[in-house]
Amino acid sequence: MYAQLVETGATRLRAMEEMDPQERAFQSRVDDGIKIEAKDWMPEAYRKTLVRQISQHAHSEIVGQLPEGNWVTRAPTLERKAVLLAKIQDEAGHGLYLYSAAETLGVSRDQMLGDLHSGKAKYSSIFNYPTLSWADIGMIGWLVDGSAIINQVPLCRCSYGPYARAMVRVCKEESFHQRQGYDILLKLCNGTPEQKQMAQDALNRWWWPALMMFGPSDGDSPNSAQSMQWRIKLFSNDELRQKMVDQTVPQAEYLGLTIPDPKLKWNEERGHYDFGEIDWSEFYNVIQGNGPCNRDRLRTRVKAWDDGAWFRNALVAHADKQADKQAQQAAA
Ligand code: FAQ
Repeated sequence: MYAQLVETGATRLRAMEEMDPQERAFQSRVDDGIKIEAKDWMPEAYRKTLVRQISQHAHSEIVGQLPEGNWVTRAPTLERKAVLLAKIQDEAGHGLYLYSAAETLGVSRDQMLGDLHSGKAKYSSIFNYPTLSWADIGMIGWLVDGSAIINQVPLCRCSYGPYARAMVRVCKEESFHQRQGYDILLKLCNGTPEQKQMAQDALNRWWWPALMMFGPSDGDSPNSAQSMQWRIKLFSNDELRQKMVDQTVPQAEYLGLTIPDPKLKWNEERGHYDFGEIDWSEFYNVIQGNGPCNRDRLRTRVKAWDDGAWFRNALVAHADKQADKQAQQAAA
């Protein structure tokens, strides 16, 4: 796949002999599976790519709380509400580990948040879709966390140490999230015909956006070839998407739900499911800010930030006071 990516010319990669000695030594360490740490020398483009990916990932975790937050007050039982609240809090924690990992690369949290709030930085396309029914919360856990796990388990082995280590805990928590989503759907699919229909309707709306989470097809992915050479990505977008389809189809069958793709079919020769063409115009429309909820998500996020200003100021005031006290004690 890597060779194929290079052949597509998505990015022209430099061979070892074209690199200067420092860069060659760096690439050899990456090839040998040695982790790159914050204080190690790294090519500027490697640093920038990591900042881009990790900060987008962090923003996704933070904005990703909003579609689920919409259902906290309407969860059908106290237990479901408690589980959903815990899950949403986990996502906030993931965002914080990831911002910390990005900070090790010399970018400040204020800068990253500024880019999110101004609309300059991306976050995952999936969070620009509305959560219209309780079944949508099941779909987010099953399909969105499910896709996130498929994407993120390999990242535990990526070349940048702080990112790889953050991913270990994130993946453990995402597994719990995926199970809670599937559990919601099991209940609905074994419930009344109306509940099962609610689950089917949610699957019809979430299936294709979930496949888009993995990013453009390999031939159209400008960053993949270089990111794979640097082992920031270990698998291509299409490889991970295929894995998601192969893993999810039997789970849908167990629920008794129909995946909304007439072209979905097991291919004995390939040992994989074939599936229909993704509507890439929808994907690009969403990542350019024109999805069903982009404006609402950003507005809500900016308002939450502005509303929290008094609290951040209070924390800093307390920290300043403590520092003054310690300085006075040291001087006495
Ligand atoms: N949405 O060249 P590529 C979660 C952009 S966490 C928006 O293929 P790359 C947890 C891409 O940034 C979900 N933009 O890019 C949760 C690039 O734009 P740029 C997030 C997308 O980076 C669950 C351009 O298209 N996970 O769900 C998307 O090599 C439930 C060209 O694409 C991660 O971020 C997209 N879907 O590959 C939370 C995982 N796809 O920057 C709450 C880490 C592509 O050049 C509730 N990230 N773009 O302007 C990755 O693995 C990669 O960054 C990819 C994209 C695979 C997402």
